[in-house]
Amino acid sequence: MTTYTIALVPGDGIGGPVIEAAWQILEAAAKRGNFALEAKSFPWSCAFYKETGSMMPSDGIETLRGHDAILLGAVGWPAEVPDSVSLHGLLLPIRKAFVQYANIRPHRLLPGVEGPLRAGAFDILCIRENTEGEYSGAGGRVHVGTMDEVAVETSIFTRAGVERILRFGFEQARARRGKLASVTKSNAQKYSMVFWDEITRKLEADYPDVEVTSYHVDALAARMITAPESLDVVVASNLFGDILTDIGAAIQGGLGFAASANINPERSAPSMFEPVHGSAPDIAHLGIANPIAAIWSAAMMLDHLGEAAAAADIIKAVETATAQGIGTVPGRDRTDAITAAVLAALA
Ligand code: GGG
Repeated sequence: MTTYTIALVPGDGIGGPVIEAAWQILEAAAKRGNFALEAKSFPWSCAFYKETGSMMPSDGIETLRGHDAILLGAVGWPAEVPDSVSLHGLLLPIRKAFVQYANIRPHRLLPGVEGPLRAGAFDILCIRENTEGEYSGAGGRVHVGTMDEVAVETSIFTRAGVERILRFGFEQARARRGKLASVTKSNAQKYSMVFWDEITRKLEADYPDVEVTSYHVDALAARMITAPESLDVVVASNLFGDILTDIGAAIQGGLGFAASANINPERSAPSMFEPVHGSAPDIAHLGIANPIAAIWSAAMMLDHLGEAAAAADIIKAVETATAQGIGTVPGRDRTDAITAAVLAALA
C-alpha cells in the first residue's frame, strides 16, 4: 500500500478549521481506498511571525521538500502583520521554490448552489501563472517619506515562464472542450503583454485542435459575468489570474467554493493545494467557515498524487451534500456540520 506524506500548513484564521475538515475527509477517503496518508503539521503563520520574526523557519522550504504534497489553509492577519509581509514570507516563496508555476482554479456551480448570475451552466478552468509576472517581488523605494519618494515594482515575464504556462493551458484545453482564452492587456502594456500574445500565436501551430482567442483582461472579466458558459480554459498572468479567479469564485457562489492547486507539472518538487480564500479574520472564531473549498483542494491533491478514484469520490460526496442544501448559503451552516454531511455522503 502506498503511503503519502502530506505537509499541513493551516496558517491563519479560518485556515485551521478548514484544513482540519479537509484532513478528516482525506482520512476517510484513504480508509476506503488502497492508500495511506501521513500528516506532519507546521505552525507557520502570522502568529509564528510574531514569535520568531519570520513566517517560516530558514530551513522551511527544505523541510517541506521531503513531502509528497502540501495542503495549506490561509495566510494573513493584517491587524498584526502587513499582508505583503505574510504573503511574501510564506505562500509566494513556496510557489517559487517548488516551481509550482501552474495555479489551477476550477469555477463551476456545485449542485444546490445559487450563484449571482442568471446565466446557465458554466465550467471554467482558470490557469494562473504562479511564479513570475507582477508578483516577482522586483522593485524598491527611494527617498522614503519625502515628497520625492518613488516606488517601482517591475513585472518579470520570461520566455520560458510564459511558454510553459501557455503550453500547460493548451494541454488542459485539449483534454477538455478544446477552447483556450489567453488573457493580456497588450494594447496598454506594450512589452510584456505583447510578448505574451506573440508566444500564444507561436504555440497555436502546435495545437491545431485548440481554438484560441486572445482577450484583454477587462473584456474577459466582463465575459466571465455576461457569458461564462462561452469559456473553457482561461490562461492569465499572476496578477490578472488572481483577480479573474475572484470573479470566478463570485460566480460560483463565493470564495467558500473556490479550490486551487499550485502545480509543479514536472514533479521535480511537491505541489501545494489551498482554498483560494484568505484567513477571514471577521469570521475566524465563529465556526462557520465553509470547508468545501479546502475539501475540493484536497481532492485535487489526491488526483495529482494518482488517486483519481478517491478524488472523484470526494467531489461526488461534496456534490451530494450541496445538493441537499448543506453548505450552500454563506455563513448559515457550521463548519463541522458541513464536514459531517460530506463524510456521511462518502461513507
Ligand atoms: N488560501 C491561501 C490564502 O491565504 N490566500 C490569500 C491570498 O491573498 N492569496 C494571494 C495569492 O493567491 O497570490
